[in-house]
Amino acid sequence: MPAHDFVSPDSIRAQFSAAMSLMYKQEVPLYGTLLALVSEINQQVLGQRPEVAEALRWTGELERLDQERHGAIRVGTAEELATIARLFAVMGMQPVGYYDLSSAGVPVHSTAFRAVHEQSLHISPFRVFTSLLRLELIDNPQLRALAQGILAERRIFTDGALQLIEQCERDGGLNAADAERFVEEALHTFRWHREATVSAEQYQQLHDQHRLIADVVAFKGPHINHLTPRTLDIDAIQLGMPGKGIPPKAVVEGPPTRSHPILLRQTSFKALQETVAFRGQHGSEGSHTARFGEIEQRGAALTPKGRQLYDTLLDATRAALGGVPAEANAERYRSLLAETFAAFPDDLAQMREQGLAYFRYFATEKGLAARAEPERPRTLAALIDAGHVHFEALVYEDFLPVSAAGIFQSNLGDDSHAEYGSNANRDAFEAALQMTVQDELKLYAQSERRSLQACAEMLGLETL
Ligand code: OOG
Ligand code: NI
Repeated sequence: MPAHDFVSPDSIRAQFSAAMSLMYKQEVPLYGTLLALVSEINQQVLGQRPEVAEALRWTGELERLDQERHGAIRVGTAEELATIARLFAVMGMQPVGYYDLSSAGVPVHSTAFRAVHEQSLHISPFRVFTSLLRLELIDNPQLRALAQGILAERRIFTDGALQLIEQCERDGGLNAADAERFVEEALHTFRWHREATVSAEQYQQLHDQHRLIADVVAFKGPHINHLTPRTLDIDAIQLGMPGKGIPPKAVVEGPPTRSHPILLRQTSFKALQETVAFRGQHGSEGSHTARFGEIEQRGAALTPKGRQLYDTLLDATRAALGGVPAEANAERYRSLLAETFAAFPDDLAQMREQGLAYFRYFATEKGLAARAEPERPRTLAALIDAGHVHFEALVYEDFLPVSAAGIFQSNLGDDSHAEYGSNANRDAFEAALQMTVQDELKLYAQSERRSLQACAEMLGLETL
C-alpha cells in the first residue's frame, strides 16, 4: 500500500484521545461536570486576562487547549508494558521520563507516553502516565505468587488491536479505515470491567497488602483511572469544585500561584466507589475505588538549573511544614509554599536571562520588516531588545514525581502508607519496556533550538 494512504499517527492519537474522553464521560459522569467547570473557567480567564490569551496565541496552545488531557493506567507485567508501548507507538506516542514512586510508598515505577515534537504536540498533546506494578517489592512470597499467577492469565489487548499493531509495524502505518478500527479496538484495553478476575477473598488479600496491588491485579485490564483536562487557573478550579459537588483534595500539588506558571499544578477529587462482581460460586458483589478526577494547570518547562531550584524550594517548604501536606495543615502549607517560592523569579525575562526555563522564539513583524537594514541587531539579546524577536515559555509536557505521589496517595487513602525505601530502577523498567525512555530535558532543548533556528531563517540570519 502506498505510504500516502496512511493516516498520520498524530491524527490517530487525536481520534483516540477524543474517543477516550467520550468513553470516560459515559463511565464517570463527574468527569463531564469537571470538563464543564474547566471550560467555564478557561473562558473567564481568556476574557479577563488578555495577556494570557495573547501568550497562548503566540505558542499555538490556544488551539490545543480544549483537547488537552492526560490519562493514567497501571499495568501488571513487563509484557503488558512492552505491548502498551507498541500500541502507543501506533499513535506517535513515545515513553518520556522515568518516575520512581517507590520512595513515596507506592510500589510502581512509571513513564509518560506522549508525542515528542512540538508540531505533533500541537495536533494532539494527549499523554498517558503509565505505571508498572513492582511485585518484587512485595515481601510476602505467597501473595507475590498469587498475583503473578493471576496476571499471567489475563489478556489486556483484543486480538484485533494486536493484529493492527503488527500490521502497522510491518507496513509502516494504517489507512483511515484501519485507523478507525484500531481506535475502537485499543479503547477496550482502557475500559472499566466490573467483573473481577479474583474471588472476594483474594481481593481482600491483595488489598490488605496494598490497595494499588488489588487495583492492578484484580481486574481484567488497566482501566484508565483518570483523565485530566488543562485549566488556565487551578486556584479558581479548587475554589469552584465544592459548589459543583466535587470535593477536591486538600492541597494543590506543585508550585504556588504565580503570574507566570511553571511546570505543573494539579488537584484531584477522591475516587468513586464502584461495584465489583467477584469470582466464585456465589458471585458475590463488593466495591472498589479505582477511578478519580484530576485537573491540571501547565506552565514553563524548566532547564536543569530551574528544576534544581524548584526541587530545592519544594523540599524546603516540606521541611518547614514538618510533615506531609494534608487537610489539617493545608493553609500553612500554602503560605509556606508562597513564601519559599519568592526566590523563584516570576518574570519571563528574568527566567530567560537566568537560564531557568526553556523558551520559544518568534520573529516579529518589526523584525521581518527590518530584514534588509544593514545596521539591524543580530544577537538574540539585541533582537529581543529591539522587538525583532518575541519569546514565550515552552510549556511543560511532563509530570512531577512528588506531585504524582501526592495524587496516588490522595486516592489510595491515608491508610495505605507503605515503606519501600528508595528503589529507583530505571534499567529494570527499560528492560520491561524493551526500549529506553527519552530524556525530557533533551526534548525541550531541541524544541527551543528548532524555534531559534526557524527564527534565524525568517530573519535571514545564519544562526541564533
Ligand atoms: C497516576 C498518578 C500520577 C499525575 O498526573 O501525576 C498522575 C496514577 O494514579 O496511576 O497521573
Ligand atoms: Ni494525572
